[in-house]
Amino acid sequence: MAELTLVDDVAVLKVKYPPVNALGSAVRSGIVECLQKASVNPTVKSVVLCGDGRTFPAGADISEFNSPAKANKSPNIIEVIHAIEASEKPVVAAIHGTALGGGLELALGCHYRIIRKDGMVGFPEVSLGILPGGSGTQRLPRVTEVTDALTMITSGRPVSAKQALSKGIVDKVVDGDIVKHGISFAKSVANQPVGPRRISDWKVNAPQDVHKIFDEMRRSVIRTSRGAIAPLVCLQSVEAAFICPTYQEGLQREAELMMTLMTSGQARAQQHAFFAERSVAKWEVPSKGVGYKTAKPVPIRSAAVIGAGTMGAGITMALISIGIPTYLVEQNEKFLMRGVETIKGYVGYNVQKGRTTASQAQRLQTLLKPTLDYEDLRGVDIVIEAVFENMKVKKEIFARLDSVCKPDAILASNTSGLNIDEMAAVTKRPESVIGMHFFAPAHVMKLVENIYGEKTSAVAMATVMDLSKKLKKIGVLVGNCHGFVGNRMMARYVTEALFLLEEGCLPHEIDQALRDFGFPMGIFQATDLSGLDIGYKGRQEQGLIGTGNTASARYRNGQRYCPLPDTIAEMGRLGQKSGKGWYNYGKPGGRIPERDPEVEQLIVDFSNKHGIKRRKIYPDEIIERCLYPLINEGFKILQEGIANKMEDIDIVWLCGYGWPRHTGGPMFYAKQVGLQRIYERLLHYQKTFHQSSYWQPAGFLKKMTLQLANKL
Ligand code: 3H9
Repeated sequence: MAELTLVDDVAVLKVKYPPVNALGSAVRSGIVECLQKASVNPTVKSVVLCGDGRTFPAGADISEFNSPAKANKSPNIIEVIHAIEASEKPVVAAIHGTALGGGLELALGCHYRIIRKDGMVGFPEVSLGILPGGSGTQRLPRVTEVTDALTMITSGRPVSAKQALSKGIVDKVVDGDIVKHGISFAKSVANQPVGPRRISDWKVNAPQDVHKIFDEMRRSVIRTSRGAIAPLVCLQSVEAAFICPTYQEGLQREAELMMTLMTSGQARAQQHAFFAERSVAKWEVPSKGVGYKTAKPVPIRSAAVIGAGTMGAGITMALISIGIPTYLVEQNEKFLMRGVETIKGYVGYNVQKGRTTASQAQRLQTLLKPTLDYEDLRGVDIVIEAVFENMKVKKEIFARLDSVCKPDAILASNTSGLNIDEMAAVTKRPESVIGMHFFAPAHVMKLVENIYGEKTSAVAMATVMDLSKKLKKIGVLVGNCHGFVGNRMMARYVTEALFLLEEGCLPHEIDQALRDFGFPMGIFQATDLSGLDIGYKGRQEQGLIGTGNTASARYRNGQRYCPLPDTIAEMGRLGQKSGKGWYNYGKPGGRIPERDPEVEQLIVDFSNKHGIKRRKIYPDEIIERCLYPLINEGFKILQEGIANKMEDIDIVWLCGYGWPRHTGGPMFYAKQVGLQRIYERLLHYQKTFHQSSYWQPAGFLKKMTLQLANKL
């Protein structure tokens, strides 16, 4: 796990634990053993610490966190760092790749740090629900400004080599072979005294207004962390470096705070999210006997997107951004040009933000190929249809694409819930038809829900999963059903939120409860953002709209139904774009929601008219009633094999719907609440609201609950 070689009088200590050289127990003891050998070897004058393969250690081994015996096995990370720092021979960290978390702490234990110019350093622990507990919160404010240390540790965002140099985190940026540079640097400092280079002996950089800085940062962290505790505890741990008289006392405080976080449910949830995010790439469809291990993707060298609306423009932007020449197709010049302008706007924004250079922007323009002619699509490897949600229109497009595109081209639909098999059925190549459900804005949002149909081939599945990754997105492969995973679960959540309105809540009360749970915005704010017309059109297609303002207005097909959103949409209140929806935004395109007395009165009048006695509904009930039907639907989705594993569902919700990461996703959250509890509450609500059949607990949930009960 660690190897020592001698180059002249320099000992090169290389960590060898692919893929990211995580600091598992064997690596830690390997480092200390090698260091020991270097210290007793009279030939050795200095040491280079580096990582084999693609990176310097990228942190502690997260997979050990669930087994404290392994994670704490001596030497632990702090003992390793102190052993390095105590060395009488200068130790130089030679960083390439990503020195993250424990990896950066290790580097800060060294007497010098050099970094390759494409390297990055950072403390991402906060995203795992913990803090840099290997002395990181005590060391970083000793080498850099307090605001930089606080920002890096509470946000988890890494910094580039250049930034690391300017912040004093590294001593030198180099270009080329990092080990060679490490050796020559180590030779240059071989005879320097190590005492002054021991960071733990340094004073923290405390400006006069340090308390003010902490107070401001504390307010900002509380405002942005939405219920996650790690950011605030990270701040407290950095603060300890300023409050505690010595490094050792600060370290003691860091350990206490680390323990608090480690044992919290939030850390477990965030670590679940970390591994879940990686597990979705290992897709399998057991019913078809295919999976990532055997199915090979075909390369995508050219693409086309049908529809230049918001989704089409976003998808095109994502494709050209990774260098894929992409035809953007519309039915007339006006719509096409509108799409082109949208994309130009995205590119211009990136140039303005310094994310794209002028020459890169130029190249993006050449990759974008606007056209009105389907004939241009003859040679493309993939077409992604992104027109509005209308099956008839989509079928026409698929039939047309089938007749134009080369036989092995993949035909994908960006539908958010329509039947993939119906689209496949109008083509002579149903094996090449697949869903790629992007989320708006498509060039920004991480999730792509990839949907295989009855006849979709393994090659098509592998190709869209591979393409999702190349687009720097997280692809989750799921089966075909109405709404797929995300929107099918979402439907339950929205419906129940509407019933809460009828029974006594106002939109802002529901939204507040959901924000307090950790969602970035409540469901009514979210609906206003996406537009009330979208849901309205969908319900219209299903024949649900307009059965009059009578008692029957509250039922459709024997199920409870709330027509309030229909009324609101019919009033022209379509959300942010029209300046009014569930909230008032002041003007079309406004973004700040204000409560609207007109809507609130409408809701109260509705309840009165239908004889519903309004009552005070507390946040606990709001959360249960919004989220438990959604979770129950998740269990049904698993039961039907639409999703292959809980992690797939969690990632759809974490990456596509703003589910708070510190609760791990709906399925992980259900386990933390307790399946028994979820099951019992579903039964309770089923009795109360028997005209909403979705309260019926999923058979799979019942089975798991019984299994757990039998184990007790
Ligand atoms: C820490 O350091 C705490 C200390 O402060 C204090 C301790 C007392 N451990 O992401 P990839 C696996 S906390 C275990 O696909 P990439 C990963 O699961 C840690 N496993 O590669 C995957 O496995 P598989 C702070 C890890 O090139 C494989 O490696 N550090 C770890 O896209 C490849 O990963 C972090 O939070 C780990 N630390 O990205 C950094 N890291 O192939 C976490 C990765 O079986 N890591 N794996 O699915 C990352 O951010 C990315 O992996 C990295 C590479 C940017 C390094």
